[in-house]
Amino acid sequence: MEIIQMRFETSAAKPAQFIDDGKVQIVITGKSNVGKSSLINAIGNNGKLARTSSTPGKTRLINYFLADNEYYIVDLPGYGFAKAPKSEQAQWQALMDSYFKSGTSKKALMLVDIRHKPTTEDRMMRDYLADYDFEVVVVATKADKIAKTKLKNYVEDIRRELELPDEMLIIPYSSQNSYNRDYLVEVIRAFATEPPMDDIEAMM
Ligand SMILES: Nc1nc2c(ncn2[C@@H]2O[C@H](COP(=O)(O)OP(=O)(O)OP(=O)(O)O)[C@@H](O)[C@H]2O)c(=O)[nH]1
Ligand SMILES: [Mg+2]
Repeated sequence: MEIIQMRFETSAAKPAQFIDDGKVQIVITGKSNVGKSSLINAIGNNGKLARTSSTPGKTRLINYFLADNEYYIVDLPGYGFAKAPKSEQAQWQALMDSYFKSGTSKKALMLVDIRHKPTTEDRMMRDYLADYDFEVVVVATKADKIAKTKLKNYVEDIRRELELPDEMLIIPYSSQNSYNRDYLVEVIRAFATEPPMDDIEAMM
């Protein structure tokens, strides 16, 4: 089993606390309860890294985990958590806006529940990531809830409904039964260490 060495680094509640040390940051986005924190625990093989809960809205800060000692995996509060007080929702939204605008991250894992039709918020997040020039890999979570023979159809439904390009990677994945776990770890490592496009251009 492939494990990413992960260490909780810090939480940020306001932009002054954002980490900006030049290391790559892979941000994990997705609606509340989609399985962001569970994914972090699964790839780190440590159930206590990120707090998870069956109640949506568990993660309320931006949490940074140092991965393999060289890049960060960043856990965000989920969007679309309607039960939270409006004032709190606005606060999280503002915090996330600042994070995306800070330019400290250009790579995202966008999580969607494999069983659910993408929501308006999922579309907004997709547009948002595109507007800020993020490189995106989509992870379709809770794949354990679907028969293996049907995974491909569900993945293509997500591609169609979110209007994602053919070349965008969509990985059916489960933190519960570890489906595609090792593959996801490989993808994350490659994603983290890939030189940014600017550098490639500079070399030519
Ligand atoms: N069946 C199944 N359940 C999962 C999987 N991943 C997460 N869950 C469950 O989904 C619920 C939410 O998981 P979290 O990891 O806390 O979700 P989150 O996206 O971090 O949620 P917020 O912090 O509220 O945004 C928990 O009850 C998890 O046990 C999975 O792969 N399969
Ligand atoms: Mg969470």
